Amino acid sequence: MAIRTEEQLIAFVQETVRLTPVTDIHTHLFAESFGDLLLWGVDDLLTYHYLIAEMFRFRPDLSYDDFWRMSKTERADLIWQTLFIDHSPYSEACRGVVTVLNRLGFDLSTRDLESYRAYFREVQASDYIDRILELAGVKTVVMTNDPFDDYERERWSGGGSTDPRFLAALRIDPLLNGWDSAYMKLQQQGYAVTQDFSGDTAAEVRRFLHDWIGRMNPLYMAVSLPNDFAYPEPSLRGRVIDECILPVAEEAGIPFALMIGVKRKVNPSLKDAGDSLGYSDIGAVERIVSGHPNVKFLVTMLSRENQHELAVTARKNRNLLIFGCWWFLNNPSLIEEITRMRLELLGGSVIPQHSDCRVLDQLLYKWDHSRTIIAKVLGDKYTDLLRAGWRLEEDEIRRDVEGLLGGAFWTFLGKPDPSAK
Ligand code: FIX
Ligand code: ZN
Repeated sequence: MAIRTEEQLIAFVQETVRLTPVTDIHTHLFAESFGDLLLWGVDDLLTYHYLIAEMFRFRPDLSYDDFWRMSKTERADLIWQTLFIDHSPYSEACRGVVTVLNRLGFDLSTRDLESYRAYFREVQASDYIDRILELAGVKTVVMTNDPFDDYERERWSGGGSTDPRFLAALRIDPLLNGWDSAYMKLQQQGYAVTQDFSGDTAAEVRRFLHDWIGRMNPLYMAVSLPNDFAYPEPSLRGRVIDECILPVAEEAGIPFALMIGVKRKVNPSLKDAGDSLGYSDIGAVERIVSGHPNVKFLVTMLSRENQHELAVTARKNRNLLIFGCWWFLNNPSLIEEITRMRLELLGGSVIPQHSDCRVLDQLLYKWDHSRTIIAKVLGDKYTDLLRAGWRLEEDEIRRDVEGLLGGAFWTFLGKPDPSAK
């Protein structure tokens, strides 16, 4: 059916974006079979590392050690008191908790954390996963799976994920960012590698990657990289990329996902909350992507200042799909700016957002908040088209939104969306 008026257009875009199920291409969530690796519930929500960093800003009197000695419940109590009772929770991470509690139907007027906790004591993980995915409109979740983590590796020996809604991504940070300890872990797993990368090391790393690809069936291999990431580089990281990851990505036909721009542990006392960001050299992305046209690359960058050049780089390289407003960019003002710019430069050949959820419940807020902005930007773009005389059909808008919320990802992978009817 054709769209006739701007009011009809805006209402239709908002409704379509709200109702179209999402493929969430990067999260830190796990299927139920991974047991306590899956975080969920109000105490995990409140102890999210984004909120830990924010709480410490208001508590100069509190020592880091005292905080880390507390139990999870005590930490959650402290964060609730500091960020929600002593101050108004309008930072994006705090507002996220409010959105989640509201969407779960809790009475926010009581501000009674104990009464919210009572609900979580009664509910079963499997029912809760169903409820959250349904409420969030998320059909597929891509996990972050670390074969260097002993605890997670055991879960894979037990079969991994049998839930078709949770798909794997092979995360290989230690190979690229910590070879001096990674090589020992590889040895423990039976691979004949050496610290100086001599002999059969490259072949053995490739064997390791192929073995894990066989075990996990990952949609892609992924790494986060520091802001001074360089390519090509006469370094161990450069060799691992050239001799191991790129050939395996090509042979296995899966993309290499690069998440660039992290400065890890600028404040180690904050643990996971102690990482920061820095501007990166887009030249490294240009060279790796254009030098390997037969490898697919998924790239996100952490610095706001890299976003425009990253989108232009994607225009030049069809083997590059850019994704998400990552971490410190996952704020409404920046999501709007970046999404607008990307749609203007790339049309629908982009993945505007991923959630990066660490706690299942966060799917509710990350997607609610992002959907609102994506709908706003898309509404503006279609309005411009309507005013320019383009006739818009509802089916075409539906098609476009499906692309942005997951279709473009599956097309890029060259795989059918497993949840498609
Ligand atoms: O490296 C990553 O995948 C990052 O997203 C995380 O490590 C980070 O701590 C995070 O949770 C960001 O949202
Ligand atoms: Zn992440």
